[in-house]
Amino acid sequence: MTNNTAPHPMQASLTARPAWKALDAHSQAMRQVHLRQLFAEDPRRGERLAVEAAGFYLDYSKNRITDETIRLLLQLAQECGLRERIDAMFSGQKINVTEQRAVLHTALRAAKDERVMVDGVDVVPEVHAVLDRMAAFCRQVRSGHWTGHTGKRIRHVVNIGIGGSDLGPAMACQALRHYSQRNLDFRFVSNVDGTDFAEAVHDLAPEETLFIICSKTFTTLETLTNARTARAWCLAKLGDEKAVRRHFVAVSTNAAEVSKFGIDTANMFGFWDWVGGRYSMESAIGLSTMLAIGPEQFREMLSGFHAMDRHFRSTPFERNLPVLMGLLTVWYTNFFDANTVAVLPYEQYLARFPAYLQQLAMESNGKHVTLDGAPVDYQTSPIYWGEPGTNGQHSFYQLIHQGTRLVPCDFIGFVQPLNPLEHHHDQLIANLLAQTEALAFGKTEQEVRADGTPDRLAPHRVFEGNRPTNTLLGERLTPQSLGSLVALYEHSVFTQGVIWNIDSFDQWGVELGKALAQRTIPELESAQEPQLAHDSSTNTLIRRYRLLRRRD
Ligand code: G6Q
Repeated sequence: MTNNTAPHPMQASLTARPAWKALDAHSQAMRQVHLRQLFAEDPRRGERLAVEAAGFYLDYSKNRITDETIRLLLQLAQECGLRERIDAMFSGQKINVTEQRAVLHTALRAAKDERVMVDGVDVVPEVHAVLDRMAAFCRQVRSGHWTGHTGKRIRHVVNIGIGGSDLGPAMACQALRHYSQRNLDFRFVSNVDGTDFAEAVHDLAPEETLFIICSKTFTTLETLTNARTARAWCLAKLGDEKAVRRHFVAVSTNAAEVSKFGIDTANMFGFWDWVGGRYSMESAIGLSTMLAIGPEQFREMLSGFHAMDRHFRSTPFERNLPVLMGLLTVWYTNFFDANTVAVLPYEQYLARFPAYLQQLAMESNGKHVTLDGAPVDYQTSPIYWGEPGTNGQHSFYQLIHQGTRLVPCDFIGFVQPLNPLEHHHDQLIANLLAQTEALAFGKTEQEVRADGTPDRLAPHRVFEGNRPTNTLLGERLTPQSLGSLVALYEHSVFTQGVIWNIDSFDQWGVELGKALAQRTIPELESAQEPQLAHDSSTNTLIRRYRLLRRRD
């Protein structure tokens, strides 16, 4: 361990902490309490249980909590050392203990005059140097000065990457499409399934296409396979190896591999091992985003991240949006046995936001051992999922309203529409509000009967209510507010991970499948019948695949 390694308390088990025990007892009582009652007892509850920061208003009053719940959750945060852990992250301590790395995505959005030290070096100047290089490149492409091999201007940008090198930029490009330069079009190829590449380039001309190969390690199977296919596709038309220089750029920490692939390292944009893949959309991994919206608006996005960072770092926990949201997730996960969180953006541009959050939350906190390697005896990350409203209302909301499971929901909406077609926006937001109201208060049997519902239908028409929701309201979806929104969830996920005492920044769970696939590829490809030494299920499936594949 280096001196810079963050100390992590040799904790008593989380479940032995006084605040945990108190929450456990308190939750027994709270299970009997209905939101109808809580609102009736406190007419100002809806104004009181709300906080505002970095352009977002969070109404958390429609949660199954009292002031005592919040007091105990805050006490739990304190007992778990949340304040110290926040400071450790922001100050560059190696809080990713299993990989011995600092976790400094917050340095990616630090202002030029800030200092963030990693191993004795201030990293902020490097961050801004890369941003400046990205900006210069983006200006050239956007203005048409950067041309393809045949002198034609670039019209299509294809980002090749996977996981953290795909989900963030893909989400952001879609989220900020309103602000993007429309004569450039953006596509994302991630899957090793050939269909992904084939469909992405189906109608493209290589001479007008720029590929961004995004890979922190530049060794990822899917990305390199797609990148090689892209190069072959490009050269099949352009003929000349020199074309690679004009049609391929790389985003990576691995200059040696980039150069081996044939990309000039002058066309490589770097980042650092202290940026985790799923926390990298505002690093050079966001090159496609910057190409879409331009350097100035990209900087606005960074300022939105930064505003939420500052809020998280300095605001007392009782008014701290990410802390409150993180603690509420702990509350339902560990004390109400909730298995999932539904994230429901009432903003079409945020259609990919739930998918992005799935990686952020579940790869970060889907862990079964503590920082010290001891098995946890409590649940960790819930399953995040969701779809934009109002579409979800006509499909899975039924289960949230009347099913047997508790599904806490985050509703996200913006006051100002980006496409103000008459009536649409007020209808959209009316639906958001109506859903949170219906989920909280439901409809009693008495109310159902008062409507004249016949006896036999009455039970079907009852809504129990007491379904918890957060409502996040922003003024308008902009590069800045998107940055704040992402940072809000990043820090909420961090808060959860601190309470659960896990390493939110590693992802060992993806390794086993990768290794087994490497072993299986030659078994599928070899001309000779391979000696198979898997279990009988896997062996039989491989034999069947080989047999049927050869018939084709
Ligand atoms: C994210 C993960 C993972 C990673 C991909 C791609 O936190 O580390 O999703 O981003 O496996 O890795 P490369 O960028 O190295 O290709």
